[in-house]
Amino acid sequence: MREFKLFLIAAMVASASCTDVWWKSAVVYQIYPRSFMDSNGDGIGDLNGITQKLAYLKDTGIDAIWMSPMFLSPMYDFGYDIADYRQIAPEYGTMKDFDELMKTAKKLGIRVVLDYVPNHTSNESEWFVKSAQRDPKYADYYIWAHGKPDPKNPDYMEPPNNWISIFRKSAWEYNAVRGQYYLHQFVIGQPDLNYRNEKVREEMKDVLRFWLEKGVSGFRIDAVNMLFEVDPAKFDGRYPDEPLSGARGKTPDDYDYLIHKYTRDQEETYEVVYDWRAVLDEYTEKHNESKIMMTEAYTELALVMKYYGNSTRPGSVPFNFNYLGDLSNKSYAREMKKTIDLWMTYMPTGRVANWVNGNHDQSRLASRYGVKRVDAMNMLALILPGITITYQGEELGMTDGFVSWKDTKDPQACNTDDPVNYYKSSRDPTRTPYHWDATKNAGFSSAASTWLPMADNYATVNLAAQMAASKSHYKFYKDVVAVKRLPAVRSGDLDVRALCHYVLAVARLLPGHPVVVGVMNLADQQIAVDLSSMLLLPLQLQVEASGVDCSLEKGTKVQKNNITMPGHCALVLSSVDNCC
Ligand SMILES: *[C@@H]1O[C@H](CO)[C@@H](O)[C@H](O)[C@H]1NC(C)=O
Ligand SMILES: *[C@@H]1O[C@H](CO)[C@@H](O)[C@H](O)[C@H]1NC(C)=O
Ligand SMILES: *[C@@H]1O[C@H](CO)[C@@H](O)[C@H](O)[C@H]1NC(C)=O
Ligand SMILES: *[C@@H]1O[C@H](CO)[C@@H](O)[C@H](O)[C@H]1NC(C)=O
Ligand SMILES: *[C@@H]1O[C@H](CO)[C@@H](O)[C@H](O)[C@H]1NC(C)=O
Ligand SMILES: CC(=O)N[C@H]1CO[C@H](CO)[C@@H](O)[C@@H]1O
Ligand SMILES: [Ca+2]
Ligand SMILES: [Ca+2]
Repeated sequence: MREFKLFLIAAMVASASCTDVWWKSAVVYQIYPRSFMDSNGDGIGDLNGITQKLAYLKDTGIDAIWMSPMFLSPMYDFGYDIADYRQIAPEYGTMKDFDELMKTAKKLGIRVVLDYVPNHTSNESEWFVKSAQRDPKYADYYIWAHGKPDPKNPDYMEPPNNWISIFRKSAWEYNAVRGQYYLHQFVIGQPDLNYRNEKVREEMKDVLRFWLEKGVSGFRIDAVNMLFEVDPAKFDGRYPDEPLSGARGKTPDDYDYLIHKYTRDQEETYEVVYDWRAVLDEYTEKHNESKIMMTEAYTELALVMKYYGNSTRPGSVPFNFNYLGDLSNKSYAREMKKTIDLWMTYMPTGRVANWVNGNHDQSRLASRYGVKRVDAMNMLALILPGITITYQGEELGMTDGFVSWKDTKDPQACNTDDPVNYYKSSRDPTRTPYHWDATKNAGFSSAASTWLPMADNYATVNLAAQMAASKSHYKFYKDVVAVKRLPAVRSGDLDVRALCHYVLAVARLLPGHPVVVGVMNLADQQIAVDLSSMLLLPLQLQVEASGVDCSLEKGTKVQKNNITMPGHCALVLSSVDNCC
């Protein structure tokens, strides 16, 4: 008992710090640098382009930008294949440009979060080249294995086992310099690092420190559940075959042909993530800033939750892909509530939730849900407790662009070798450049042609038009971002109600502060919404934000028992005038 008390006191002291945990209720805006803003007319977005637009992002009200990788890379996977973690890709700019971006961001009060891609480097990384040459320092930096003799062809060694790359076909590639195969869970140009090597783990911590020294506010960590492969020591030094999934219609080249029990979610992963958290925490006092760490792991919920860590070994905020993946334009209020409750129920107490509407790998929000649901989904992600992640263009309701087979750049699509069905696996449509205005290339670039073609609706769907309009997705988004600053939304209790098949209401309640409630009508037709069953709401409410399909304007007072909501209207209401 006594020991337990001491433990509690120690835990309280450890967490009692005057540094504000800014990311508890933050809006993190994901920038895909290649497609955000091109400052020098080569058709490719760059760092100076981002710097030019920071003031506008500040005006929108976001807290932080997370930039997809802008490090030195041969771009086989558009920056997720990093040749040097400590250099900037020349097509995106220089280290001086990065420092300038940081300076401008600091001045404006925007935090900068970087993408950390620890599972693999590029095959053009010096580490990999030296590893292939068996340089003593780097020899064990990657996953190397001997091939299997082919009984039919004595001159040929088959890959060591049946493992398949996420981007299809064998996950092993022969390297003639070394005379062995190396593992690549992603493209051939992305060799997996060997996390069983202590030197690799230390090296990768130093990469974090390098950027923390430059003042970044944290990291988003890529593909973290792929870090470790099974320990070959348990299998006589070999990497065992993975079992067949039996999934229908899958060929031995398809990733889903196998069950990935030896290449994902290995138990050793979590400690490495907690170690990274500890590296970030080295800077809390030094910078008087709590650093953010978000992890990407597409896996089952119980495993996802492990990334949060516990009181002695704090971890990260794992991305909520249930919210992203389980909902669609066929989901209505009850399913939405169920998906929200799922995360809130499984999340360890006291941790920070997060709501992800999209990213550079998913069809855009407006294409997945339909343009009519853009306001509702943006509102939901902002009004729920925790971190909101917005992928560039979601605030405008940008849709997927059309990219022909000839223009296709994504390796995931190119690897299909299928000029008819390639688009089903292509991530290019969600990566077409941002729509700033209705001028040439949507104001993204002055180049004759851009790295991916522009989506063809930019003349109507663009930021300038939405800023000028009396109502727009952008204006609504901005209003709800402002609402996210209210104390009830920052730290209040959550009450989610499916009032009927079509109406979802999300209330945020904090004693002593105005109540905030987001309401959406997912039907095509008008509904008179009655919030009477939400007993803690006052009788009179005021409209704080009004989506493009709503008739009640900002500032209007409404009675909670009869709120007129046209089809697809999303409204934020508060008790702001009833508080005293
Ligand atoms: C650290 O930041 C907090 C706000 O996040 C501020 O209140 C405090 O004064 C700062 N402390 C120092 C030593 O600057
Ligand atoms: C890296 O891999 C790519 C295939 O993705 C290949 O074309 C290239 O030659 C490789 N480079 C080196 C240095 O091995
Ligand atoms: C936290 O997790 C670690 C394993 O990472 C474990 O050793 C420790 O006992 C846990 N602490 C608590 C308080 O559950
Ligand atoms: C609903 O989603 C499907 C699949 O993403 C899409 O094909 C369809 O166009 C969407 N419907 C609307 C109305 O956007
Ligand atoms: C609800 O409000 C509408 C429009 O303001 C009005 O026409 C209707 O009579 C009201 N219904 C009730 C039950 O008060
Ligand atoms: C959402 C996301 O960041 N996806 C990335 C996951 O990692 C692979 C390999 O690094 C990338 O190709 C994806 O874009
Ligand atoms: Ca450029
Ligand atoms: Ca790995």
